[in-house]
Amino acid sequence: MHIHRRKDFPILNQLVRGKSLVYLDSAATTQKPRSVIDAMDQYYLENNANIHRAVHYLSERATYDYEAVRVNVQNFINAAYSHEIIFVRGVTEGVNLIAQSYGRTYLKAGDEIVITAMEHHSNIVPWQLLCAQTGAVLRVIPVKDNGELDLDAYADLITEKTKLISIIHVSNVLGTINPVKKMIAVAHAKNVPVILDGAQAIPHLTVDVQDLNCDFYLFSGHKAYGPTGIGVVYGKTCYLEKMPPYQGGGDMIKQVSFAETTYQDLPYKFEAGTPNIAGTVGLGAALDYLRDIGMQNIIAHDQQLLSYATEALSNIPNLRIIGSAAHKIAVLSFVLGDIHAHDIGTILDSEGIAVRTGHHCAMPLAERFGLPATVRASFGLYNTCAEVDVLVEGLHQVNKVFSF
Ligand code: C6P
Repeated sequence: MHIHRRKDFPILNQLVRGKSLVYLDSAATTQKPRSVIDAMDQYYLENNANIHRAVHYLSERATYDYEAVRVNVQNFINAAYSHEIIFVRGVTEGVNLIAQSYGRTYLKAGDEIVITAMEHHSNIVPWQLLCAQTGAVLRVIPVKDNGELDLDAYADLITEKTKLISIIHVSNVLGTINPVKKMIAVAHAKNVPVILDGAQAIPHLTVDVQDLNCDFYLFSGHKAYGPTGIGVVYGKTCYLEKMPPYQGGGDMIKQVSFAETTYQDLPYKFEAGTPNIAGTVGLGAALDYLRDIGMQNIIAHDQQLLSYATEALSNIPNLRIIGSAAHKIAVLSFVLGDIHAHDIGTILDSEGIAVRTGHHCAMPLAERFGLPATVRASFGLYNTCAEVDVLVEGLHQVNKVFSF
């Protein structure tokens, strides 16, 4: 299954260091289709005004557009209500919101929070901050050598002390698609709520929050062909209703006096201050774009790239892929002999190939595999098998430079 939508991404049509750009860093951020760029341009050219605050025409239009995206997101992830969709800057802000609002209110010393050994720092550090504030303790589900979670260890980790579980849906380093639906059922059997970090899942999978039955789901627009600075917290009404505001300010209040302030209903209670209106409009256009192509087509394309690239990279001398889970997205991290990842990245860059090198904001995972750094090629809906061939050629070049 090939998706012929490369022409929708103007940025890809350029030379980098005299070579055609091969962009293999979509897990860091995806490129944006023209429809997303146009939607944001149009917002600023025709509709720009503050929202929820005025009776004038432009404000009504901007408010309408902003709130329409809330319903768009609701439909995209199949949430039960649009008030369960809260706009934030991205996954990082989303985890901090839940940790500081829910966590700080309901967790106490000795309570346990369970995460996995493959988390991005944004699903580690906010919990460490919360632990320091409350005396709660972090517990970690181990990762097996093949890059899958140890589910037996997971079941054993959940005790009467466990108050929250926060899991990466899809790993940004290993590409592993975690069996989250099963894991949620195990957690719910013990009455523990589950948060999913969907940063890498939303652009690669069909996500249905009611089917998963997760209690919270987080994603960032910029990894799903939308702009930076806009993301989503989905939360079940029963949790969001009993959570206090995360930030205070304009628009999130009903009534303010120096004696007492009352807060807006959901979702506005969690959206203090003027939000990223243009970014929200861009996110809506990105979801429309994904819908238009069809997630099933995107998944088929992704799986084809994954198997083609896995096979091609496996044939390169000295190359070792990190992560061979049965269910993966098209994200491939690897090492090449003992050549430093940054050297590989630099040589590939001289060929116009963009990859990420380093720990990919998951230092404990890098340590788990005993690797200070890996090279990561991550694919988007615009990539082709021909680009995999260019990567392979570039890696042969690296081997030659280091004369293996
Ligand atoms: N990973 C990567 O190159 P923000 O920065 O808030 O939009 O997303 C953070 C985040 C959370 N969870 C996962 C699984 C992620 O992959 C990321 C971002 C990028 O892998 C940039 S560090």
